Amino acid sequence: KEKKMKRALISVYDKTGIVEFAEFLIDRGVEIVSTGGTYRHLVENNVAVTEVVEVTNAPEMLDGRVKTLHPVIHGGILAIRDNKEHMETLEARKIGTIDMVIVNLYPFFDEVQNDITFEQKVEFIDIGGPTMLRSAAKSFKDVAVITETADYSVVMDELKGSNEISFATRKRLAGKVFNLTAAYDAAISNFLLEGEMPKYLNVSYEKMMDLRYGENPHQKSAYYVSTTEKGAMKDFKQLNGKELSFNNIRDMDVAWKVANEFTETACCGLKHSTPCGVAVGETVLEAYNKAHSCDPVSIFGGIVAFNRAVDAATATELLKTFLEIVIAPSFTDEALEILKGKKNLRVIEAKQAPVDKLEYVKVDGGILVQDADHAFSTDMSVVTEKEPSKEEMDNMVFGMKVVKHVKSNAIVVVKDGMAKGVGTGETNRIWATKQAIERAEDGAVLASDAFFPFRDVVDECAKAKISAIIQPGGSMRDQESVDACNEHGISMVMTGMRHFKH
Ligand code: 93A
Repeated sequence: KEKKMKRALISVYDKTGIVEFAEFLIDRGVEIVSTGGTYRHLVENNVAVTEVVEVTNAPEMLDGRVKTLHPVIHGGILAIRDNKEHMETLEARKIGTIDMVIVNLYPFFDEVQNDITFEQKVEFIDIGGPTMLRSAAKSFKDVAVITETADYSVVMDELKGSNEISFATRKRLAGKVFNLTAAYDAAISNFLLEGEMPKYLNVSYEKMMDLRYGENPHQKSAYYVSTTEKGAMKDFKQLNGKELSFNNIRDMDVAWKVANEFTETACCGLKHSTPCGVAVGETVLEAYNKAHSCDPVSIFGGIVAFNRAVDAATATELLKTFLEIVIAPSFTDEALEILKGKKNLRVIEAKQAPVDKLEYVKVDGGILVQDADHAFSTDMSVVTEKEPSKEEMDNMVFGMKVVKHVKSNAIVVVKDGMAKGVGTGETNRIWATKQAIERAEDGAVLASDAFFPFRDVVDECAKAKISAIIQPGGSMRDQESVDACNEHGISMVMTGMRHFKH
């Protein structure tokens, strides 16, 4: 049966489009009731509206903290229309039904990121708004509830067609309420429980875009970004190229993290979430050329990240290889024009260094949470008779910064401020070592993400004329590896800090 709408309650922080929507409802014979600010906005725009206090007989109080928290409001929303007792109760208490609730909330998501006091942030926690939304959503059989301006047109179109809002739409709008209030509450709880691993994992992410597909074409996918935190993969601008994919975003994240490990001018080439070329240089072009030369094959179809502005000379060089993405803090006008020569090449201006505090790993039926691995050893010690030279030391530190981002078991061989060989994802360390050394052709130093269980890695290094090794140490048989180094005249540095990435 048709649900004739008689009364709508409007209480909106964001007043966009509300005048037109209210006028539309009034034209259909709907009475509008509104809270203070919304009431004034509508009246100023010549919309006939009743102020909520006329209905509740309870003036707003406590600086607006209590405006709509009243049985006349919640009774009018929550009464079940085909429950005789409910309707008799409303009649006895002279409460009219509310058939539509239009509320958008205090902007806690945005304000919690702003430079305002803790107390000011607390005041942006909306209580009355979510309460009305939740009441209306529970009553979705009888009440239509609208939480965002984008839905005004959806509802108007439906009312134009049939003069009622379908059950399916009301149910969907109700679902959107709890979707929103859950994220809203998650943001508040994260704000108050900052730094804790709380009892429940409350995440608050908003859809940035639907993706064409996930890791593979048969997997549905979307991209969500934090509602309350800044982040490199959220605060960027796409300047050119095709739409980003699931794999693009994931790869771009790692490439950008590697480039940001360095204070020197650096470049990272990356494929399948794994660095395939990393280098520092005097210029951006030099860093790119060195990174490219590490593995000129794998970088095809890959991603290139810089920690400095990309100039025209580098842009010209970049176009010689087929690339999916170039990401950098900025591009000169000339460089951008050159890169735009390739219509599909995604050019990304990053605005933010990596800042994530936590990392999540999904397992079946669970989720693991940990601090992001932003640490770097401050306690490096030489454990061999031979001391590394300054150049070897610089190259070892470079290697450690890269190996952190390579899947374990991970080995990186470095020379002249560039990765020469990357051994990755092997189930034992000697294979990763052989891979890295074979790819290096020649190399000076070797970095390992974790300790050496046996001396075999050192023996392999000796064959390849590796002159210095950096690794965390901590194996039961560390001494065997140290002895092997001393036999071969190799220097070794232990960092005391492991960087597994599985
Ligand atoms: O301060 S509240 O938590 N207490 C309330 O009773 C209440 N009722 C509505 N916030 C409340 N609201 C919120 O006020 C709405 O969610 C909306 O964001 C805002 C609209 O206020 P105004 O119409 O005065 O601009």
